[in-house]
Amino acid sequence: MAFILALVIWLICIALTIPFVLKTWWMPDPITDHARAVDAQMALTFVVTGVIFVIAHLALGYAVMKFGRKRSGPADYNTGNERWEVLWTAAATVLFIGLTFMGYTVWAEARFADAQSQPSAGERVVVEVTAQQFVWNMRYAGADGKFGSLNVNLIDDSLGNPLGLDRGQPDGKDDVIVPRMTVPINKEIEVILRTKDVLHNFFIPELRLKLDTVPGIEGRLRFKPDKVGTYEIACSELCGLGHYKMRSFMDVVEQADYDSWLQEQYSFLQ
Ligand SMILES: [Cu+2]
Repeated sequence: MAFILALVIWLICIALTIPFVLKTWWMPDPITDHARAVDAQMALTFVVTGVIFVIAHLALGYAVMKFGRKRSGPADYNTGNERWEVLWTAAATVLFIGLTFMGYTVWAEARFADAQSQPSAGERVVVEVTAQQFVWNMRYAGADGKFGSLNVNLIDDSLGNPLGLDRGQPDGKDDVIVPRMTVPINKEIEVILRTKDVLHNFFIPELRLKLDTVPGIEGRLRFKPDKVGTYEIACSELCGLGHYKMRSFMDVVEQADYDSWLQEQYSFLQ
C-alpha cells in the first residue's frame, strides 16, 4: 500500500512537471526586449521552483515508502530537527527575496523608464487609450503633437465623439480617434491609459504588460515592439456584462505603412 501511494505521488509530480518542461500551454511569442526579459525572469523562477518541487516530491514518496509500512506498537514521537528547520527557512527566505529583487528590476524598467532614458516627444509615438464599457478608444494627437481638450458635455457615442473632444479648438482639430491601435515598429510607444467609467485593464500578452485603467488617474506604459503583426488588446479586469467581448487589436507596422495610415486618418477629418 505504501508503495502504491508513493507511486501515485511520483506520477502526479511527473504529470504536473511535463507540461512546463515541454511548454505545452505557453504564452505567445514576446515582441519587445522587455517582454523577453520578463520571460527570462519567469523561466528562472520556474527552473528554481521546479527543481525544488521535483526533489521535494521524490523525497516525499521515498519517506512514504520507507516509513509508511504498517508496524506493530505505537508510533514514534519526533520533535523535529531545529537545525534543519532554521536552514531551509533561511534558504527559502533568501531565495524568495532574491527572486523578487531580480524581478523588480525587469518590472520597473517598463514603468520608470523616464529615469534612465527620455526620448523627446518627437521620437516617441504617444497614444492615449481610453477604456469604456465595453470598447477601447485610441487617440493620436495629430500633426501638431498636442491632444485637444476634452469636455464631458460633448461626449456622444452615437455622434462618434466617445471622448467629448472639442473639435472647435485648434489642438483638437487634427486628433485622430480610432477603435484599433496602429503603431510603427522599432519605435518607443507611450500609452496613456484612461477610463470613462469603471476599472478596466489594458493587457497585451505579447508585451507581457498589463495595467489597470483607473477613473481619474492617467496610467502610463512604455514599450518598443520589434515584430510586425497584429496583437490582441484584452480587457483583463472584470468590468461588467460585456467584459468577455471587450477587445481590440494593436497593429505593429513598418514606419512607411504607419505614416500612410496616419495620412489616411487625417483625410477622413477633412
Ligand atoms: Cu473592460
